[in-house]
Amino acid sequence: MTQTKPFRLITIPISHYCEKVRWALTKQKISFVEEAHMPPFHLLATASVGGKLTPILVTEDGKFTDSTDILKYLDSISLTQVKLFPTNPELRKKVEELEELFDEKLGVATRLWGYSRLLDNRKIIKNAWSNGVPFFETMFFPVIFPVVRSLAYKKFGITANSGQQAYAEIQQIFEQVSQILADGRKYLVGNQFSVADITFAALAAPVIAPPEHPKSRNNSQELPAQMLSEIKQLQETVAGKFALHMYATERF
Ligand SMILES: N[C@@H](CCC(=O)N[C@@H](CS)C(=O)NCC(=O)O)C(=O)O
Repeated sequence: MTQTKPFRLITIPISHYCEKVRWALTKQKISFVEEAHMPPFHLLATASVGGKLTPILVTEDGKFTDSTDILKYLDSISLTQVKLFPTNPELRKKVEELEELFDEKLGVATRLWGYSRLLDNRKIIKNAWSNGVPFFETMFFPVIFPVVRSLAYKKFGITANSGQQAYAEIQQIFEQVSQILADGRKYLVGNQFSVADITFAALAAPVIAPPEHPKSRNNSQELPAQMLSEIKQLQETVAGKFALHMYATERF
């Protein structure tokens, strides 16, 4: 690694995929500057480095446009003792399989569930989207909100039914994780905190509302009653308690 400056991390701060990367950077004590944007302003920042979605990590070795690739890169350059992928190939394979399951299924479901419950709530969305972003972007919120909301309805296929299906899918993955943890293990794979634990907890964050989450500014008591009861239900599962415990003990 030839890096002389802190990395640039382009984010939509409330995005749980961005939180996954922020967590790994913090854990590995790698200095970075977060460039946070409100949708759709992130598109200007991502396009300027030739990407689209957030997170994007810009380094002197190149740019990385997917959270999984970013975590692999970080591990390859980490100078600390904190390696987030096990060195044992079998354990590494298990970590990678879980990371993929959480990225492809859990993260997609928790985002769909969250937006299906909140996308009509202007105040909560404004709080969620404007945390730490440039002030001038927040000034455009009243104009861009109706447009981005209607695009999001289409893009994520949000209906009352799909929100319910997403919740059922989250419950299923939580059940799968609870089964893995049933033997009393401390971490999801091996005896070591890994990318599997970060990915599960970060992508589950919208449904377990961990108090340590650095970018969640909404008072959870203001959330709709149905959402609060769904959060409470998931917080009380073995997997939910595990994710809360990862936030409490491994996030900072
Ligand atoms: N598989 C990608 C997912 C990234 C992703 O879906 N990012 C969303 C935020 S949650 C995004 O940037 N959306 C903005 C857009 O669609 O324009 C990763 O792991 O990095």
